[in-house]
Amino acid sequence: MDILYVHPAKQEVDARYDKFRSSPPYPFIPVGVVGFVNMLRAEGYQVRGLNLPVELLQRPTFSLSQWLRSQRIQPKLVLIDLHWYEHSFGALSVAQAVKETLSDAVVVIGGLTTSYYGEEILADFPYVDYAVRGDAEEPLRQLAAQVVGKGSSQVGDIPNLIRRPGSGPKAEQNLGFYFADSAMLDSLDFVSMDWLSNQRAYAGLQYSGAGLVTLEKPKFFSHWLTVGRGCVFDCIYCGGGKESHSELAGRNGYVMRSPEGVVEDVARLAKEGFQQVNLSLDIATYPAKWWRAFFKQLRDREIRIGIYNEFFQLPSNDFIDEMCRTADLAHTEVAISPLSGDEEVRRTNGKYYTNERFLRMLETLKKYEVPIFIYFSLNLPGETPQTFKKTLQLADQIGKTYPHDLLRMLNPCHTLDPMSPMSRRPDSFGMNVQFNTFRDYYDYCKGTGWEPRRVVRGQHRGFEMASRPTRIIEQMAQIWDVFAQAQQFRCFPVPRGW
Ligand code: B12
Ligand code: SF4
Repeated sequence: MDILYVHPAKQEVDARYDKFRSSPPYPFIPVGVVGFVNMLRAEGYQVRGLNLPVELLQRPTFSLSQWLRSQRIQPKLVLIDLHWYEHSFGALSVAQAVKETLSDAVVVIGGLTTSYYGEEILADFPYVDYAVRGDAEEPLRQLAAQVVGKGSSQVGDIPNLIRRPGSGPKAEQNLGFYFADSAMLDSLDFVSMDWLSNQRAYAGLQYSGAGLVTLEKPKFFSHWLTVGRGCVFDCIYCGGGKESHSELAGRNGYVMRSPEGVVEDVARLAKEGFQQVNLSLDIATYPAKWWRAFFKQLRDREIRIGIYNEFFQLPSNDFIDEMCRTADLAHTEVAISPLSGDEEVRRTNGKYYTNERFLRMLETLKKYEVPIFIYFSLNLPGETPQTFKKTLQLADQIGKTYPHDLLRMLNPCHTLDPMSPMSRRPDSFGMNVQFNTFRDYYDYCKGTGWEPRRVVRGQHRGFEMASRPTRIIEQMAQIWDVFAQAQQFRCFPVPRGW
């Protein structure tokens, strides 16, 4: 093996899920990793991948260090994603284990959280050699040539690469900048997963819906597929909105793949026996020309597969009609996030529709018997015991109108996203923000990996509404739990982990 990719858990590198009650391990690999791993393989490198939480959930005594030592040829380059802030501690715990086992390996991190905090991470954590800001294909192609292939260019010339200069601890970034355009995205292979250990278990885990799926014996298989990058919205709690992508990756709005390219990938998945494909961005917010072409080509080629799509806003009836004529509805699910039953709270947070339009849209989905997952968000700015009554009313109304076997509902607490508008401009939203530096996220993850005996929901989320102390969130959570328990559909209590 030349290159190893590791997806860390939220928890430490040797987490024992069989012994303690954990917060979610966050086992999803960033969708874009698939593209650059396959690109490196196409360049001729031997690449392998480990999804650490999936390994640990299956074999609780799995040891990354031992596994590394047991390899006949050890990797020269180790890639670890630090994309979601939830991996701030876990990713560095993996980096430390790698460096302590293979002192000559070059350790590289990347992803959205790395993109924001790369300099601070390199200054504080000696186990990391390089951090990639923004898109990673071109930087990794050049770095792999340098580290594995003994290339002749200087690392100082590699775009988007943050490095420690020889003379001191302060990190520097080369001025060259790279971000993937549509043609680049279409040229990548976002489907092949044969480089990943336990790929079938991981495909089972990615399936969204009602099917009974276990890691050991998955019944259905799904795959998160890149359909583009970026976003055109700026929901105030989100670190992946338009402004953040512009700041972190130099992108303005969506960079879309072509419908033809995506159809080709969906055809491959269907042929390989996948029941579902999860689209990385809401194609209902792409131009109508795009999704009409996409659905038509799927129908013309008689490709039937379930689709998981999260609606960023409300889809049009036309979109729903097209999707339902095309997809295998037995394996389809759509997620919708009204956030609150109060229209003003919803609008403040970035979702622009009324309850009336929302309920009318649900009627259209109901006509086609589409399974839906509704997300509220208990602790967002503006949600108070008064507005929360409207959330309960809306949740109740949905439960009374939508078929119970097709409905799932959750009302979790949100943690502050780095680079989100809330994080950057807390005063505009009446917030106090507690997480500012990478160290704050590192400590948050280290302290919340395992469920304590007594949990106050809303605690350790990195922000607080100035006029709504955390104990109020716990009170609202308890009211939600009572409501959830009384429902006939799958309405979940407010999660106790982080
Ligand atoms: C689709 C999606 C999901 C899907 C997962 C899809 C997947 N497998 O990636 C689902 C619904 C499962 C999901 C879950 C979560 N998500 Co999400 N998700 C998105 C969304 C809408 C699009 C994904 C995307 O396009 N990413 C952006 C592109 C740039 O990333 P990418 O192509 O995967 O990776 C590129 C670079 O980041 C970098 N890179 C990534 N990894 C690595 C590793 C190395 C070594 C290197 C060098 C580079 C590198 O290179 C890649 C290619 O160039 C974004 C919002 C958005 N519009 O971006 C949110 C977003 C990424 N998610 C977010 C969050 C918070 C979560 C959750 C933690 C939510 C929760 N509390 O459960 C979970 C974590 C799940 C887990 N790990 O198990 C935040 C992240 C904020 C932050 N900075 O941490 C975002 C920005 C928005 C949001 N609030 O939802 N998510
Ligand atoms: S939460 Fe809002 S800004 Fe973030 S990806 Fe979704 S639609 Fe875009």
